Parts: sequence; structure tokens; C-alpha cells
Amino acid sequence: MGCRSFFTNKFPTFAVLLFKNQAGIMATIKFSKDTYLYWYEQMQRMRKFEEKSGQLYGMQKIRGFCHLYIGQEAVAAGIISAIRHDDAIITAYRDHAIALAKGISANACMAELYGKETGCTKGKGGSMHFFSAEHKFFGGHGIVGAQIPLGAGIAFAEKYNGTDNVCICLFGDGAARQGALHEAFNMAMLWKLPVIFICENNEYAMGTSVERTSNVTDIVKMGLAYDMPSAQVNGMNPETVHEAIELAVERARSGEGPTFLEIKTYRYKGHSMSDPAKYRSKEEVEEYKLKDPIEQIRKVIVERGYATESQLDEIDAGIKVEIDECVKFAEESPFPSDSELLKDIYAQEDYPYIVD
Ligand SMILES: Cc1ncc(C[n+]2csc(CCOP(=O)(O)OP(=O)(O)O)c2C)c(N)n1
Repeated sequence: MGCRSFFTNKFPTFAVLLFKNQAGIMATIKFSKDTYLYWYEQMQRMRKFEEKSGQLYGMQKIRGFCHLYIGQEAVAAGIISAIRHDDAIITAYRDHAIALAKGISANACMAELYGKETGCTKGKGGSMHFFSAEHKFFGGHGIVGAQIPLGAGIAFAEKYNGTDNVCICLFGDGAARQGALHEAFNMAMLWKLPVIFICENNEYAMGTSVERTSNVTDIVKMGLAYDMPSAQVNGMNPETVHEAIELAVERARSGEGPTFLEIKTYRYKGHSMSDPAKYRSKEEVEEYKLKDPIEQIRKVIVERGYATESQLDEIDAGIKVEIDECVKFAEESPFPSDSELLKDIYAQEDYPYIVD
């Protein structure tokens, strides 16, 4: 696969053109010490939570499907530092890290993995269906690509209700081939919806590489058919992700409409816990691990004197405590009662977007 141009900070020429003159802003954005430390802590929480989830899955404490995000953390970190709490996020089943980044507690996430009533979906969703209206985290979706029109719908609701909130709509490179993408892109552009469509291109849809799904391997080009401003972004670094999201958010908040970002990333683990990942070489995985986002940010922090190695170790120790506690919390929480079985199936009476 080799190292491609996306490991630079620059968008390919055609994508820069789509961002028009705004591309110049990219080089001038600076990040503070606090932002670097925030990214580091966020990404370590995601990584340690998921490493623990993987272990617990092996011990059969967690059942059903389980898709890990390990390797992709810079995408979630760079998004979360560039948006507000009131902005919405919707994603696919690889949702643990994004839910944590959106502020759902490790306790509520781990309890959900255990199927316990204290989980963020009351133990009824499991790994693929995390949800929290309070955090404006709208799932967690198992149907590949289903969240693309739903993301446009959430953005429509924000616009209809007169807010300046945006919706971040994440999907994979496999999902990008679904027909629903075209309908959603078309309507989002027509109605100038405040949605940022993000394809997390981690190179594979289960065992199928991007090259085997279409002759169009630069997924960013799919925005072109709708004249949607689109860009390819290095997803192994939260700085580049944040910069791209910031431009897209500015556009969405000011009423100019959607943006499409193809964020190039990589998952170190298999598609799900049952995937031995024989469709790719060990060397390929190792090549990406050399660009590990957590290691990169740790290095920047130490080199610039934002924190010492031992101060970073203290952050790591704090996260270890948080993860140990969330496992204890999940273990000790009860399973949902039988009376919960028929609840939360149909729309609530106070369905949020219908005004009398
Ligand atoms: C409509 C539909 N078709 C097929 C599947 C089976 N399936 C589950 S995950 C997946 C691959 C999706 O890959 P991608 O969108 O690249 O996301 P990633 O797993 O890489 O995050 C497929 C085909 C499904 N869940 N839904």
C-alpha cells in the first residue's frame, strides 16, 4: 500500500480548490498546550477503554458484536476539539471512542457493553448501539450507511429549529458505496443543511479493500457530483483533523451548507472481534503503527515542554483508575428487568422535532 501523500498536511490540489481560498487558513491555525493535553487524555481514554473491552470480550464478559476503533483515535479527538457540546454526532457501529469523546461516561459505556441497565442505552443496545440524547450522540448504527440520511435529517432539524448547531455524520469507506449517500448529499446541498459528512477511510470494509469496492478510490471525489466542498485529510493526527473540521463547521454554522471530508485513517485490529484480518500484511499494520496518533502527540507535548514524561504517565495512571472503576461499575450493575422489554421501541410521545 505504501505511504501516500495524505500523510502531509496538504490536501490534494483538487480538494484544495473545493475549499476555495479558505485553504490558506489551514497553515495559520495554532493549538495551545491545553489542546494538546486534551487530545492526549481523550485519545488515551479511548485506547485504554477499548483495550480493556477487547480483553473482557475474550473473557466472555461482553457478548455479541464488538468493533474496536484502536488506531483511529485522532479522528474522534480532532472532531471533538473543533465542535461544541450542542453539536450532534451520528456514526456507525464502531462507536465506543466517539461516544466517550462526546462526553458519555466510561461507566455508562462499559455498562452498555455488559448489557446492564446503567448503560447509555439501558443495556438494550450493546456495543453497536450506544446513544445519548443528552450528549447529542445519536448512535451507534448497525445498518451500513443508514446514518448518512439520518445525519442529514438531524441537520435539517437543527436548521428548522433555528439553531446554529451542526451535525457530524461519520461513516466508513464501505458505507460510502451505499445509494443512500447520494440522496443525502443531494438534499443536504439543495437545502444547505449544516452537516459535515465524514468518511473515515480506514482502507477496509470488513475484509474488502477500497480498491476492490470501486474504480473511484479517492472517495473525496464523491462530493464533486453535488458541488459539495470536499477534502482529503490526514486522520492519523488530531491537528489536521481539527483544522479541516473547523473550516467545515464555520461553513455550516454560517448557513453555507455541508462539507464532505474523506479522513484517511487505519484500524489496527480486525473488523470485529471475530476477524483474524488475514486480508492484510503485518507489515502494513506496522507501517501505520509508526504513525500512531497517541505517540505522535505525546512526542510533541514532551518536545515543546508542555508536560514531562512523568506528568504524562500521571495522566495515564488516572485513566487506568477510571477504566478499572468502569469495569467494577459494569460488573456490579443489574441487568435490565423484564418490564423494560417493550419500552423504547416506538417513538416517544414528546417526539423532539414536532412542534404543535
Ligand atoms: C446494509 C448492510 N450491508 C451489509 C452489512 C454487513 N456489514 C457490516 S460492517 C460492513 C463493512 C462496512 O465497512 P465500512 O463502512 O468501511 O466501516 P468500518 O467497519 O471500516 O468502520 C458490512 C458490509 C450491514 N451491516 N449492513
